[in-house]
Amino acid sequence: MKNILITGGAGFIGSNFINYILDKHNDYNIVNLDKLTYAGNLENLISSKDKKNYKFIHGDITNSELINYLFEKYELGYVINFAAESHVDRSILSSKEFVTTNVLGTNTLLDVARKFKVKKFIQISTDEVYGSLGKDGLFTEDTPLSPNSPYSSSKASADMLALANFRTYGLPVIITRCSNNYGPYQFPEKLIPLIIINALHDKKLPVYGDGKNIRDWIYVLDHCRAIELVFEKGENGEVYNIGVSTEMQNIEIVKLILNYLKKSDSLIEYVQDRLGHDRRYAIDSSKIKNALGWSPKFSFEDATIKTIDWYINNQDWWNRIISGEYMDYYKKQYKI
Ligand code: NAD
Ligand code: TDX
Repeated sequence: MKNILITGGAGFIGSNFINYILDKHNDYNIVNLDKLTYAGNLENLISSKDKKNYKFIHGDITNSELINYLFEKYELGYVINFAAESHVDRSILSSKEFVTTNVLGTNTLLDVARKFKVKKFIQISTDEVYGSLGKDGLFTEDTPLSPNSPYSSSKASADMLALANFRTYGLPVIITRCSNNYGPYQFPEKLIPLIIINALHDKKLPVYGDGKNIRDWIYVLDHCRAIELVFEKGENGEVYNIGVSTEMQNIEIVKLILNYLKKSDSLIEYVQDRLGHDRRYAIDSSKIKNALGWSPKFSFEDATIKTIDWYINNQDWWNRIISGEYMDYYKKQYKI
């Protein structure tokens, strides 16, 4: 049995990963440590919660005492760190929580992992640490880090601390840097679920700036499959980019959603641009493909439709979110 600490497993990608991995592996014991911030939701784990090799712990990755206790009690040998403050716009409003969780929290996990001599520590990072691209070129693992937002700066700091633990102490760390994810259970502050939900309500769709910023979109389960492979076969001390070369302008995504929902383009509202808005992200994922044999399984066409249908069929899930305390922030931020 592999006893794995997964942090942030009640969030979007972490919960998809746990549901996916528990369906496939009987030999994994998962301890899911999550603070349940506004972005954490145990409903995402409905298919995993009663499994005997799954345990949820409500707690904070900055709590060293708790993490020490969990390592002892569950004899943890592996860590996959998803826990983070993840929304760029929020980091622009206030960076403190981002530094606390993303930097100090990761550092706390690394310290305890070292003490207990873990066999693998996977740090889930992001392509945003590389900064912004011009019209041409791709991010490779050798692209110098040049983060622009408080969010991406905090993630880059965590990456550096993780790699320092490998180089200085030999902690078996691996970093993954993935592009923009979409799929079920994504919190409706991120572009795709926000646009779907607003469009279903015939509400305005806020498009920042000229709408021509480019992101490289990946279906969340392809990201999960890549993490699984890195966990099983990745080389310690290495960084693996994950992406599927699906570059889209934001406005193209918005129009695709409107078209599928048969709603009018007149819902689109160009609003003030995000401060420091990165223009283009695009990932070169040849390393993970060549070294580990990863390849994506989901096409953008099918997976976006699957995602839109999921939000149409799971209105209870997001209704509970947008009618909660979070709504005040949401209303203010998106002027609805
Ligand atoms: P999310 O915001 O949906 O979920 C984050 C989870 O972490 C939540 O469940 C939250 O409760 C938990 N959390 C926050 N602070 C915590 C703390 N101090 N202690 C314990 N738990 C805490 O984020 P996501 O989109 O699922 O992203 C997961 C990871 O993947 C993040 O590290 C993010 O940087 C990275 N990532 C995300 C994307 C993307 O497109 N969403 C792309 C690449 C990388
Ligand atoms: O209302 C909006 N209107 C809009 O035009 C929102 C929420 C976003 N946008 C734009 C900003 C970006 O160019 O859409 C693009 C995508 O925005 P987000 O969904 O906020 O994602 P992004 O900022 O690209 O970051 C995401 O991908 C990388 C995740 O939130 C990060 O956690 C991840 O690391």
